Amino acid sequence: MSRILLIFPPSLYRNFTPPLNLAYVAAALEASGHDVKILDLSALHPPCDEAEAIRIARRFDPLWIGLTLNVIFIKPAYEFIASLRTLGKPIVVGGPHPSLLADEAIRNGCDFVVRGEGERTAPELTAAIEQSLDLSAVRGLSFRNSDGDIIHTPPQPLIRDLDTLPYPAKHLFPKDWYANETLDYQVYGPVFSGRGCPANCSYCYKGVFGHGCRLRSAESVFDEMRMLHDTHGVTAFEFMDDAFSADLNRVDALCDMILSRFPNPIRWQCTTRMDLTTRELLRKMRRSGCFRIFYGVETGDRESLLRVNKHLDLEQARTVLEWTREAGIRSIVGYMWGFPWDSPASVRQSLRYLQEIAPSVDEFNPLGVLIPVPGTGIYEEYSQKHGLESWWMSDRFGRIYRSNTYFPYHMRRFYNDFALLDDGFFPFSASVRRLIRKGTHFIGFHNLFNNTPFPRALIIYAAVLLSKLLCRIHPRIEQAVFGPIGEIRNRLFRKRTGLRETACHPES
Ligand code: B12
Ligand code: SF4
Repeated sequence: MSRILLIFPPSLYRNFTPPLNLAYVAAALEASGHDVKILDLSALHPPCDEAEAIRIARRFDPLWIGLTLNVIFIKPAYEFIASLRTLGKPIVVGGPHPSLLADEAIRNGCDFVVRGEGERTAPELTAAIEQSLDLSAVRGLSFRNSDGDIIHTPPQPLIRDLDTLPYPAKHLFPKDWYANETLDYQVYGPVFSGRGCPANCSYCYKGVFGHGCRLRSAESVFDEMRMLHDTHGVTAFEFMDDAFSADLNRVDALCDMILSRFPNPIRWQCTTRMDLTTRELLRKMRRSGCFRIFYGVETGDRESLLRVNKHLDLEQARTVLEWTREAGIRSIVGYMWGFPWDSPASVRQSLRYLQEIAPSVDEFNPLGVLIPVPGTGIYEEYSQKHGLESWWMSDRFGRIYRSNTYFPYHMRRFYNDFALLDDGFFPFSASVRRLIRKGTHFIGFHNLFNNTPFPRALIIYAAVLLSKLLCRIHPRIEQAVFGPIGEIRNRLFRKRTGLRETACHPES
């Protein structure tokens, strides 16, 4: 048995619930008999800062330290890894970004990259390190051999029967890291009922779950929900799958189980595609507790829908939104801006559709400026043309997220358009940028006034406008004004909830 430390690196995006990537890897390691400790440095209330994490790691003395890496905050993550290396422990990374770019991760200080799903590879790697076995026999692994050459072992096959996986090890994530006052997101509520998606949109990364969809059985999903309810008191669940209703019959069966076998009423939400539902199913979902569905529409411009391979019928989308409202389920709609081919006409078309569907939409996703994620069709097609190769390692993009410490108030509260900042990914004309801003403003306004009581919404709106204005003068001025307000709100929240200043347990 070995001690393993898993860390979610710090980033500007807060985790409102335990990240299930590390929770799944931890569960697999625990099932193999290891002692796992987790530090989520991106948690809503992170347990500690980077320096303290290094001290904790030293005391814990793990066999290896594992981190999950996404594309956006990759530079600060590599910097953090450089400081972790001072401990002399092997650094293992996994996640979407290094699964694709294992060489880059190794050149930036990682000893091992677990490519693809980690539940089998992580325990196999641990056994190989413990017993000094031949590392090249571990599938899905990249590392340097004794000659210093980077070796990629053959891929680990996808886990076909997801019912065989242990449930994510949520008990390793203390609830006070994620304390908040919304009842919709209970800390241990997120569940994956499947992996992957039947569609193939060109901005979507598929390098970990592969193409197509693998689904757990309704029985297995229900059992996990019962366990979370009985052990942790969870009554609000969130299905994190890309396409929860990929199999209509399975959803129907799960609803039946919830209705007939759950001891008391529950609430749940999910994400799915608009062509994967029916009016009857939506009604049944509502009866079994579904209160919210996230749908991706992405654009109201038919040409752009074709070019991103979305295969969405805009008329069908309107109908499904109406069915959803009629069933009594709230809708959140994903809407994207900034396609490389955008013209004033395409953005205007998208804006028009957005305004038309808005009355049937409860919320729009306030985060939708297109990011050309490596490994996607959009990246492959446009990166060279626009000089975007390895943009995540360049200082050209995102003065905000490079700092890794602060998002302006208007992005937190209204619309997060950081991918449009600086000179942005794609060179849009002034009129395209103006129209995009109009769209993102419409979304922020809709969300705010649709979901917040009037006098409060007005005060927030005034603050949003002030934050935008100050940012335009200089982001530091905005931070000087709004940073302390955020801190005061945090303090008040801590006081009200009795949360400690730091939820860190250095000795544990
Ligand atoms: C929930 C989610 C979010 C949440 C929370 C993210 C979080 N805390 O994990 C929020 C809303 C904050 C978010 C934001 C963003 N997201 Co997001 N998100 C997801 C989503 C839907 C689920 C993530 C998840 O839990 N997966 C389930 C686990 C089990 O899968 P996994 O993460 O791949 O982990 C497995 C392996 O990778 C591996 N592994 C992972 N880490 C490690 C570590 C070790 C040590 C080991 C051994 C193995 C290992 O083992 C795991 C188990 O098999 C995925 C889609 C998806 N299908 O995964 C997108 C996804 C991760 N997001 C993506 C993107 C692009 C974004 C944003 C950039 C969006 C935006 N426009 O701003 C931001 C960036 C956030 C950031 N910090 O970098 C991309 C990532 C692309 C990339 N190359 O990094 C994905 C894959 C969506 C997609 N299909 O394109 N996201
Ligand atoms: S529908 Fe969503 S999850 Fe499926 S391929 Fe398109 S963007 Fe990805």
